[in-house]
Formats: sequence, C-alpha cells, structure tokens
Amino acid sequence: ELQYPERLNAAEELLRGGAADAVAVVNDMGSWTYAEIDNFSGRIARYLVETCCIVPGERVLLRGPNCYTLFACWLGVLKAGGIVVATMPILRAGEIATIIDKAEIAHALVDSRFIGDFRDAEEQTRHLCSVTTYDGDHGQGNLENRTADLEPARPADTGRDDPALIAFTSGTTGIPKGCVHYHRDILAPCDTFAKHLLAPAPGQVWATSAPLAFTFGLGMTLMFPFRFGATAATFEKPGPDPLMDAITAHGVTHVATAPTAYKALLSHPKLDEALKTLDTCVSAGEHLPEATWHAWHERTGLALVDGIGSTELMHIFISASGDDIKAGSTGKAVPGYEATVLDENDRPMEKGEGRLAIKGPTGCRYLSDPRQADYVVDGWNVTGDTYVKDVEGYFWYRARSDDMIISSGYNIGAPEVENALLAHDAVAECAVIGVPCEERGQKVKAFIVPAPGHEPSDSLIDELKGFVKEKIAPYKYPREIEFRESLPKTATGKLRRIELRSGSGS
Ligand code: 3SK
Repeated sequence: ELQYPERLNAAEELLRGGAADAVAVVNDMGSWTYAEIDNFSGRIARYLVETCCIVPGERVLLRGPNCYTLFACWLGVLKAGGIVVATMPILRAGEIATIIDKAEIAHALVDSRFIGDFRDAEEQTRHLCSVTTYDGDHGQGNLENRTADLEPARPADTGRDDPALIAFTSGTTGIPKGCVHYHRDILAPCDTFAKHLLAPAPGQVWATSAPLAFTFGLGMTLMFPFRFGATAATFEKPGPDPLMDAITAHGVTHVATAPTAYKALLSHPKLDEALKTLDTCVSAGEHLPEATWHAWHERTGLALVDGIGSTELMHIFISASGDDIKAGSTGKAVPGYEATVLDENDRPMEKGEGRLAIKGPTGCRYLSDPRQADYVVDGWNVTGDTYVKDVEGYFWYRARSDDMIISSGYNIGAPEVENALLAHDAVAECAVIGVPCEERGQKVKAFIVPAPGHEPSDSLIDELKGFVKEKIAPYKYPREIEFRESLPKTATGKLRRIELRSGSGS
C-alpha cells in the first residue's frame, strides 16, 4: 500500500525527482533544468497569491498548448495551494464556459494565442474570474519576464487529501464531469503504473501528443518524468508530424499516444530515425486494435505497452509491459490496483465477461454530479467498459458497455469488428455501431475513412464485407457500410460513437 505523509504538496514532491541541473523540459524554444522550473513555478505561485489574490483551495483554469510555461503554471498553482483545472486547447467557448461555471474558477492563466475563445466564454458564464495571459514560451508577454523580480514562494502547506486537480472528462457520452483528485492522487500513478511498468529514470526523454488537460498526457509528460528525474519534450501542435519531429529532434526514448497515431506513424518517413532512440511506446486513450499492435511490432521491433485508464481514476490501472505483454490483451491489474468483472447483479466474477470494475489508491470523486452513484458501486469503480477476464488475470477488451451490439441474440463488440476492418489496406479509420433493424433488433453498421489511394465504391463495400467474414465469425460482419471523410472525436481523440448513433456525426 502507498504511504504518503499527511502534509504533502504534489508539486514539491514532483520537483524533488530531478537533480537541480538535469534538464526537466526541452522543446524547440530551449531547455530548462529542474532548478529553473522550480524557481519559475515558485515565482508564478507568488504572483498568483500576491497579485491575483488566490487563496488555498481556489480553482485556477489553465488554457494553452503543452509547453514549459504551461508546466510551470501547473506546478505554480499547486505551490500556491490552488486547484488546477487544465482545459484542452481545442475546446470552444461554450465548453470553456461550462467548465468555468461548474468548477467556479477564481482565476485563469491563458496562453495569449488561445484567448479568443476564452473571451467569448466569459460572455457566456455566470461566474466572474480574473485572467492573466502569457505568450507561450516566448514573446513580450512572457511570464518569465513578468515574474522575474519576484521571490519564489515556498510551496503551500497542503494535505495529502486536499484537492489538487479537477480533471474534466472528454464527454464521449454527455456533459463533461469534473473529477476531483487529491495531492496524493497525483503521486499514486507515478508510484504504481509508471514505476512498475515503465521504470522512468534520469536520462530518458518522454513525449506525448496528449494535452496536459488529459490525465493520460499529464502523467506521460509531467508526472512520470518529473517524479523520476527524466526529461519531458514538449511540442504544441496536434497530429503525428509534430510528434515525430519532437521524437527525432530531442531523442525521445518514451512516447505515449493513441492507437490511431501509431497507425499513422507506421508510414512516416522519419520512423527509422525515430527508432534510433525510441525504447518504450505506450498506447492508451482508445482501445488498441490487435492489428495495430502487430503492425507496429513487425515494423519497429517494439512491443506496444497497451493500457486502460480513466479520468475518474487519474491514470492507467490495467496494463502490461515487457514479457508480460500478450498481443490483443490490455494486460493485468497494475500493482496496487484490483480489477474484476461484475455480473449483471454487480457481483465480482473470478473470470468471464462482464463490466470492468476497479479498486485502488485513486478513485472517482465527481464534482457534485448525480452520476457518481453509477460510477462507484459497492466500493468498485465501474468504468463503463465490458471486458473478459481470463484465468491468468489478463483482461481482454470487448467494448464500451454502451457499444455492445445485440443482433439476433448475439453479443457483438464493436471494436472486434473495427479491428477486423482495420486489417484491410483500404481502411484508414473506422467506427462500428449497432443500428435498429426490424429483423435482428440491431444490425452492425461501419463508418469507414478510406486510406489514401482508395475510393469508396460498391465493390469496395462487398470486398470489405467478405474480408470481415473471413477474419471473424461471419455473423459479425457489417451489414451496412458508409464512407466518411473523418469520424467524430472528443478533444482527447476518443471516438464519439454517440454522434454516429444519433446521426449527427460528420
Ligand atoms: O482513456 C484512457 O485510457 C486514459 C488513460 C490514462 C489516463 C487517463 C485516461 C482517460
């Protein structure tokens, strides 16, 4: 069991991880040591307390792309005793306004390049907050210069059970929920998942395409490298090209991104250069299709570390690395966590198919939301995923519980059909849902983004149907196929099947 002292400031603890002169953050603008980011975040904390009048327990919204200044702001808010509410750069005014209202934001630190939507959001909120803008890692409005004369504040005397972070879910199924995490919850994933499965260490360089506002990204680019004295390489733009540029420019050893990005990186012209330093590749945020695991392994020789986590539980709770990896399985319960599958009466089963349920050092605490009672049942966190647990304790993904298709009495997991389709060269991306059908109750429908060089046609539809029938049990084949230019996704890159089901996805 993890033991943390009663008085604990997560920012102070994370910054203790690295040697003062070791590089904490590197990007195209420069590199900064642990001593520098400790000093800068201390100055930001003083600025928040003395200029913005933040008192411990107040919520501070962060808006901007991953960069050194954003990291320092994140640490500075915790040092000031505030609660971080980081937001995805791609959120628009309405979504930002919802977060301002729900989290009752006291102050916002906003990258000036992202202020437009924030200003529009202010028009839509009932809640008034003050705002400081900064210019990323450069420019006249740089927070470094503006706080240069301030004495760094000592970290606030926070408790291990004081809230440190409110992470908003990405809203795959409805209105985003705020998940409250304590100071100890920030250290727990470092000391469970990261320590036991990824072994972070000084000298490693970590990078992720996930924003700091997504706890997957927060862990992979700040919490884990910092706790163990490694270096974080940041970059600002989304997509596989900026990720690949960061890997090759900064000698990244540990990378974390979503399965679709690994698929895209497979044909990247700089992949061989990246493989000179890449050592560990983590996939999460979406189910990893087995076909993608094999394709990555064949091309790179690296075994993808798959994992499932949730914003509610802060980070990854089922995964496997090294010799424990079994292609197609998400892995086993991470040391420190307990994982089971529940039957229809909410009873844990030794093995078999059921709803995934987790217990461990982190857990769901929604910010005043009635959906808390759906997520936490008899002390188990019920994640909303359907899994098969085998006798060896490995977990095999079936579907989001909402994404099980029941057709003519058969249970069909949408990801299994997607996995089969993705093995075909003509399929770049796909999403499978169940649509109402008089004859079968539901029938399987696939939305497909064709790969470059492949045009939608009736003969391609027939070919894909036949292909799926060869790969998996024929009754699972998509009886309907629709081609799309893109698929609806959340800010964290998760498929919004809900939009496809309601017919609103474009
Ligand atoms: O979506 C996930 O699988 C995930 C992984 C790590 C941390 C947080 C989340 C939501």
